[in-house]
Amino acid sequence: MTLIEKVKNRERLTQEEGEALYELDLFTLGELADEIRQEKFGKKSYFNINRHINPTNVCADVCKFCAYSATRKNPNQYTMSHEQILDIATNSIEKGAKELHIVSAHNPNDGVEWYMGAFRKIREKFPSVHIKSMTAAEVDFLHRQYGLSYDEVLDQMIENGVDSMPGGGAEIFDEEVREYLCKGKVTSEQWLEIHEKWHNKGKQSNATMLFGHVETRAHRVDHMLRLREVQDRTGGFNAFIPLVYQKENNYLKNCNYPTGQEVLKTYAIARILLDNISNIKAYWATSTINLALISQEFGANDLDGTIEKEAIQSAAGAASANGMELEEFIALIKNSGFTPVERDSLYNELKVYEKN
Ligand code: V47
Repeated sequence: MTLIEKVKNRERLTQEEGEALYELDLFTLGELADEIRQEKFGKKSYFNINRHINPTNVCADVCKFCAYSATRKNPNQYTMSHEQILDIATNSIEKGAKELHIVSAHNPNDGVEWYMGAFRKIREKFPSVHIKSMTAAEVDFLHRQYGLSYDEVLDQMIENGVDSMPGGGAEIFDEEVREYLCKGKVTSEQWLEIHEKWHNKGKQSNATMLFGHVETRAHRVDHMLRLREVQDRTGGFNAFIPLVYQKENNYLKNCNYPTGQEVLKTYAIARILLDNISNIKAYWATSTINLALISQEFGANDLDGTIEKEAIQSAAGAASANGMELEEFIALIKNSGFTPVERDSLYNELKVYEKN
């Protein structure tokens, strides 16, 4: 049976077959991925109304790709107080945000209560907002810094109101590349272990992959297959999010920056390989909105959200610092031939925007 027939029969692919998908021409690959996407979602494209909050940029870890951390090229350190975090949350929720996406650097000066107290205060004031916070890298940082077990950190997150975990910190699972990119940070095995533990507590999370730097196509396929394996056991990943590497203001040079074709191929291959993760998110902040809109025909069914403010990728050159207006976002999705659907953080449909 040929590779294309296998995909059409919805058979599971191996590492070698995943790599071979990259050799197909873009449009063949796009059609294969689109068929699966349409089978699951038709022409619906999901987004949410969210607010990214990045409460500190002081970091004990050193990742070559990071332009956000204050310790190197960016000398402007900041750490928000609980009151500042709560003010931002209040302002965004009053304007309609239903999800707070809170991701920080690994600040050794703050203590566990700085994290947990912020969640608790938000939860006390806003019982129904969805708090998506604490990447596995942050969980591992609290474990290393304060001697708590992973279970203890995760249980405290639940007690204080965290609903789901974002997908950050996954980078690329291949150990050699990871060592080069972000030595000392959460290992691949630990990242997967933390998410599996979280899922086993009845909670859901996302998974990212940072690509377009020094990794190979084989590393990307390997990354996706390691996620597929955990997902077989837990079913807890909501979405897979390939993050396109942004190259400004950091220490990771001499990269194989991907072409638009390579980005679209990667979305399409994610859709085909990850037969057990429903949602493939084209995070427009790193792919650009133009490519995110096109990726809707190459397997992606989710475009993240309006964001409002974002500090991590925009520090490295992405156009996401000030988010996107809701009306514009909806119009762009409609004009690209898709039906915008506002979702909640766990992918329940809230509002379908039919054509006018
Ligand atoms: O893990 C850092 C990435 C991630 C760069 O779960 C960079 O819905 C590109 O977790 N170029 C954090 N990316 C962001 C994150 C996230 C984002 C969107 C949606 C979700 C979700 C989660 O940002 C880090 C890292 O991989 N990052 N530097 C850079 N130069």
